[in-house]
Amino acid sequence: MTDIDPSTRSRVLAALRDQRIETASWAFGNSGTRFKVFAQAGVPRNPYEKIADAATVHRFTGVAPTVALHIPWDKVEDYADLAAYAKERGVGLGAINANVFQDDDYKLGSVTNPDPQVRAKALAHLFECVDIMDATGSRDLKLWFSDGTNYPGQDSIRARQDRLAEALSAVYRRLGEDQRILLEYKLFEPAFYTMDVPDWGTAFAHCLALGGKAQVVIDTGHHAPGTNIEFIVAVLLRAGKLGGFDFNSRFYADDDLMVGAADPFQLFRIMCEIVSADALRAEAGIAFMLDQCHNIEPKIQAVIRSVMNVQEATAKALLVDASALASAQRDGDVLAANEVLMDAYQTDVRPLLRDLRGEMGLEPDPIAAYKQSGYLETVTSSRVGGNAAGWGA
Ligand code: LRH
Ligand code: MN
Ligand code: MN
Repeated sequence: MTDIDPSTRSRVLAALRDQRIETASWAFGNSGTRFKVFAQAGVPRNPYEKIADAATVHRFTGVAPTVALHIPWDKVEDYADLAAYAKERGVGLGAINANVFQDDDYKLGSVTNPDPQVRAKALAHLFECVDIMDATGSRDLKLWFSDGTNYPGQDSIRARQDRLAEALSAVYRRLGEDQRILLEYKLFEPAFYTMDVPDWGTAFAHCLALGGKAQVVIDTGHHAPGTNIEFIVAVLLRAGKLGGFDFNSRFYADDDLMVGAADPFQLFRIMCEIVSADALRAEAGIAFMLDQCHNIEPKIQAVIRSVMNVQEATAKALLVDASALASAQRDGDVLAANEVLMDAYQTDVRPLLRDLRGEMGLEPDPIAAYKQSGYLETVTSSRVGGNAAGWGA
């Protein structure tokens, strides 16, 4: 595709202008692997400063107006005050991520633990997260359970599913009218024999049993190597059960690297499914969230890069010539159909995105503009002793 015709161009620009990408508070703090947390100068010391950094990402990209919180990593006295601070900075608070994986009590599981007292403690935390959503006005409660077993026979797989279903339905009943559960799955880690929610099928089955306010969230780093994620996207979209994404990149396991860095073609294929189902619009209710936790690269700049990579993949997906694709598919012309897709993928959309930013009153190159702004230098001089993203410090 060499030239983009004017009507395609205005359709694509309009869709990109309305795109919404949610950043994650934990991407701004220090993080590392189990071997080492590398500290960076100027990282936030509290949730307010994380929000200030997320607002900076939005200031330079224009498409990242909300930031997700993780509780208790982002625990504050007054969540309404935090929401008001975010608003002042030009962003809103997004999904509330529950954390039932960092307490000694959860060694054998949280909501699926064989001990009813531990299950009650985990459930109380999930209720607390819904209380926080009430205060922040958040729509989504994102649930990821590290629960599972390491050895055959350690616990009953079926009993754990029963306990999970019981906890989920208690949380579901606690949800307000406009709130929903986003249930996240992960193949392995930290449990290595069974995870209690290992795959989209398990998440889907629980969400189906719960009802319309429960949907599946796809974390792109949570699958076996080679899994066709866009197929999962298509199936969940068709069933009305896709709630959102935790975008990140992986080479091997749950690497949590910048989005679209390891496999930009996969990100494009995912966005093609979204675009072809007309699910990019906010009304479609899909939350496009970043869940990255990069270790060695500069924090804010790497989040800006991820946002730009999502934009690029989306722009390419929007450029797919849908009618040429449909007719090639109708004709059974395998190569022509594939060429339509590849044609869009191989288009250099960076000039288009620069124009978009110009129209939105932004600098065409967000990374250069961010660097020039001196934001990092300013916060570095005022923030001493930044905190870890959540773990490892
Ligand atoms: C689990 C996960 C989940 C957590 C986040 C920190 O691997 O993807 O979304 O909340 O990491
Ligand atoms: Mn995730
Ligand atoms: Mn993960």
